[in-house]
Amino acid sequence: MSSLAISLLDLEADSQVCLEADDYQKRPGKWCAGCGDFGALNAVKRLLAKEQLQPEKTVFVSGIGCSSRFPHYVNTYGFHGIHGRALPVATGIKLARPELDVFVTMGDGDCTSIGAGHWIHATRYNADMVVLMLDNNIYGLTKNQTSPTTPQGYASMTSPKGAVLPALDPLQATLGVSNASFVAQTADWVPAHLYATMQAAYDHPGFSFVRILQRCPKFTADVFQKNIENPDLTELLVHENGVDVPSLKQLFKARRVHDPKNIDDARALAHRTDKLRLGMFFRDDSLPVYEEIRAVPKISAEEKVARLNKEFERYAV
Ligand SMILES: Cc1ncc(C[n+]2csc(CCOP(=O)(O)OP(=O)(O)O)c2C)c(N)n1
Repeated sequence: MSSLAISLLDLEADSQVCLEADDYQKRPGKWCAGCGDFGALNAVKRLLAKEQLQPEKTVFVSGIGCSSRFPHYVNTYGFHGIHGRALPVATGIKLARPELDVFVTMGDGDCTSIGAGHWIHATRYNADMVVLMLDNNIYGLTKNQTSPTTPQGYASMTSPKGAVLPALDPLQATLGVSNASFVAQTADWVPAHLYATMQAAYDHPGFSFVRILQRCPKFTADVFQKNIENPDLTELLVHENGVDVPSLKQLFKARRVHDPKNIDDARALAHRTDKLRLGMFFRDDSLPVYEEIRAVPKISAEEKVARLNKEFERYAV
């Protein structure tokens, strides 16, 4: 089926229709050639097709940035919001419509700078959603300003002599939040790992925080280059309850068995800087999700009007 020929949102949920990955592409992505966002979009499309998610029951929410353009390219419902505010919007959607599959895409600026307060609280709320944080270590859309994840010493327009502070580590920060339930790291240049991580995030009942190391060919072309050229500098965290892609054994010789149930080990690993680590750092499927704790009662429109009228009656003279 061609995604150009038919708008999927016009289709009623029809179990007979088999959607393929390209059916989920609304229009071609407009990112720079070589941008890692393309790889993330491909993995997302594969996941949507694998799960046969119904476009009218799926929503992509974003803030502002290159990575936040996702809702324009994915053939589902979408909400391209304001800078740093994707998570409260997504939480509201999940509370009002818990049956929807909610995905969030954010950049590192979106998430760890202007949206940092929302990030911490959304992690603690643990509403069931997949959060893809595309970390290119820079403000991309606004053309090259230092973000909290920019490596210390890395020059940008706002720090021409190099970023003065050590970079904020989003894994360390998320793992430090009470009630965090899923924290993983993957990279756009390892597509099999990227896809497997997204699948695990989708399967997790709760707030799945996935940091995707993402190439920006324009402004941070060299930050991940060492790791791309030399796989020995990357260690895969593997476990039967984590992310394990057998086909990657050939490429990545450094593998560490890490049980993602162990929060202390997860935190210790996130603090180590000797190697880049990809994999599932932490996962706990037993934590309660916010939309169940704060379930919005389902009442009809008539009942809502009746309750409002009853309330107004109390003030009538
Ligand atoms: C309230 C507000 N402040 C600042 C901006 C300008 N702005 C738009 S996108 C952006 C940063 C984008 O960087 P990032 O979130 O890392 O995403 P990327 O473009 O790298 O994917 C900024 C500062 C804005 N749109 N709104």
